[in-house]
Amino acid sequence: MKVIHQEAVEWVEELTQKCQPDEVVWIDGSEEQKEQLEEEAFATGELVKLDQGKWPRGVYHRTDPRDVARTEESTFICTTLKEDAGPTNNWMSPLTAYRKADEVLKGSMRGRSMYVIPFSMGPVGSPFSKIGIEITDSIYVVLNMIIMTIVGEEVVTELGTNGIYTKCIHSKAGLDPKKRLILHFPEDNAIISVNSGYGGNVLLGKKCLALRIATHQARNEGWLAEHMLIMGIEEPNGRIQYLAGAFPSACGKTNLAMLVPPRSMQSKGYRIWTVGDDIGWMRIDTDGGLWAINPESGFFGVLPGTNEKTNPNAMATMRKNSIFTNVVLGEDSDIWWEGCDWEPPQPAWDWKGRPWKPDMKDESGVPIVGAHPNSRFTAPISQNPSSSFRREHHHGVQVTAILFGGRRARLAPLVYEAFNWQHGVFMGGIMASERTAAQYGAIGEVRRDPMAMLPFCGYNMADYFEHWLRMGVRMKRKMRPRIFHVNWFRTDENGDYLWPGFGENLRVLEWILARCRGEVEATSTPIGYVPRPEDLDLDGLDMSETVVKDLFQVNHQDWLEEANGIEEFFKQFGDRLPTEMWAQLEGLRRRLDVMEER
Ligand code: OXD
Ligand code: MN
Repeated sequence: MKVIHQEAVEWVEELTQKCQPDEVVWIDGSEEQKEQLEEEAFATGELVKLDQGKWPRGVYHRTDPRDVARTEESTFICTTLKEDAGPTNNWMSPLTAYRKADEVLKGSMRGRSMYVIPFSMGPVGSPFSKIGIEITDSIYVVLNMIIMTIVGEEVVTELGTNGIYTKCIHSKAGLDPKKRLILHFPEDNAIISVNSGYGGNVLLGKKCLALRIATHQARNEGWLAEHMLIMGIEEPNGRIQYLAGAFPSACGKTNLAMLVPPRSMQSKGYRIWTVGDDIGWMRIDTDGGLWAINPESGFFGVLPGTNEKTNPNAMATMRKNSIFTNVVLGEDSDIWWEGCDWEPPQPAWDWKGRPWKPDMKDESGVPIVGAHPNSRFTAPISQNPSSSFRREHHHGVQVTAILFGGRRARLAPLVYEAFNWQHGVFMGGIMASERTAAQYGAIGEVRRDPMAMLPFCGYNMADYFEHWLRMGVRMKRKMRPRIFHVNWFRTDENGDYLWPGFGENLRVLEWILARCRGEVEATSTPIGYVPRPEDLDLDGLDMSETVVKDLFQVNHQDWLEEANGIEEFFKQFGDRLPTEMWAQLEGLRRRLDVMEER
C-alpha cells in the first residue's frame, strides 16, 4: 500500500520515535493481513478462536477486568478556553493534556508492534465522510476497526497527498486505570487514548471521532453529528420513509433500529430497513431537507438480553465474522451470555476468566453473572438481514421525523409531537431517563441527557442547542423533519409496563409517519400533540381503554415538578443558554397553568 501523504508519513515517523515499537505495520484491510493478525493474536492469547462450526470466523476477547466500559471521568475535551468545553464536559488545557499523554506514550510500545489504520467514516468520497488514521498497539483494536469502519487502499487513495484526516493515537500502555486518558483536541483535529483496551475508549472512529470531534466540525461546517439510530419503514404500498432517533443508553436503540414488524403488520406488508444503530451524520441538501448517513460499517452492540425474541436480526448478524468481548467462554470454544437462547457450555470461564457455572453465588448470596453486563459483539452491518440498500449511498437518506426517547415510569406519554422545530429542540434538550436497577445510582433518579449526547457533545452544550435551533431555520419549512418524543417504559401503579414494546413499537412509528404526511389529527396538550386513540393501530393488542388512556395521560403536577428540574439543569449554562430555551420553558409552564385553570 503506497501512502503519498507526506505529512501523515512524517507524523507516523514521529510517533514511532516516541512510542518505540519493534515494528510498524500499515493496515490495508486485506483478508491475508487480517488472517495473519488473527493467528498472531491466537498465539499470544489476545484472541481465542471460537468453534468454527457454530461461529464461522468468530473470535473471542476478554478485556482487563478494570477496563470494561467507557470511562467518562477520564474523558476530556481539550480546548484553549475552558468555557468552550462547557459545564457538562471534563476539560483539560491542550498543553497539559499533550504533556500528560507524552509521559505515557514515551516508549509505551517497546516489545510491541505499532499498527497504522487509515479509515473512513462514511462511504469513501461522500461529502458526508471523514477520514482518520488510528495508530494502535492492539490487534483487537485493528480487527474491530476493520469491521466498524472502511479500511483499505481506497481510503489512502482518497486521502491523496494532502487530504484532511483526524489524528487518532491509541496505546494500551500499562492499562493502568489511574493513568487512563481519553483526550480530544477539537482545535487540532486529534484524539489520544491511553491505558485502556475497551471498545468505546479505543475504537477511536466511533464515539471519539464520529461524535466528540465531529460535533465540533459539524457546528463549524453547518451540519449535525448525532447519537442516533437511522431506520427506514417500508409500508405496504412500497413507500420507504426514514426516521432518526436518539435514546439514552439502555433504552433499546439497537433493538429498535433492527426491529422485526409484528406478524399482523408483516402480513400487511410492512418492513424495516436498518441504516444505523448508534450514530447519524446529517446535512441539509439542496432540496432544503435533512439527509443522513450512518458513518459506521459495523455494530458494537450489548449482548446480555440479546436473543431471538428481543433482536432476531442481531442474532443473524453476529453468526459469522464477529468478535465477542467479555462473555462466558466454554472449554468447547462456544460462548454464552445472560439472556441468550441456549444452555451455557460447561466447563466454562466467566468474563474475568474464572471458572464459572450457572447459579453460582458469591459469599453474600448474590448471583455471579457469567458475561459482563456491558459485554459486546462486533459485527459487520452488511450481515444484518434488514440492512438498508441505501446504507452506502453517498447522500444518505432523507429524514422525515426525529425521535427523542427516554425511560420515564410516570411522566411521559407513549408518544407526543413537538409544536414546531424550536419546541422539538427543547424536547431534545430536556431528555432524561430514570435509572434502573441495572445502573449505578439511586433507582428512579433522573439523569438529564440532552439528545442522548451528554457524554458525547465535544463542545459547550449551550452552543450545541443554539446550533440545533439554527439548523431548523436553514431547512425549508416543508422539508423540515417533525420532532417526536417516545417513551416505551411507562408503567402502571404496580410497576408493570403499559406498552408491550418490541415489534409493537412499529405501531407508534406508523402514527408518527401519518402525522408527518398530514393524514391524522392529534390532541393538543401542554407538552405537545398526543394521538387520538382511534388513530393508533391497536389491532390484536387486546388493550383496555383505561390502559390506552393511561399511556397518553399528561399529569399536571408531575410536569410542574419536571419544569423545576429543567430550570435547575438549564441554570448551569448561565448566559450562554439560548434565550429560546428559556422561552420554551416559560411556554410549557404557561400551558400547564392554563390546563389547571380548566
Ligand atoms: C454505546 C454507548 O456504546 O452509547 O453505544 O455507550
Ligand atoms: Mn451509543
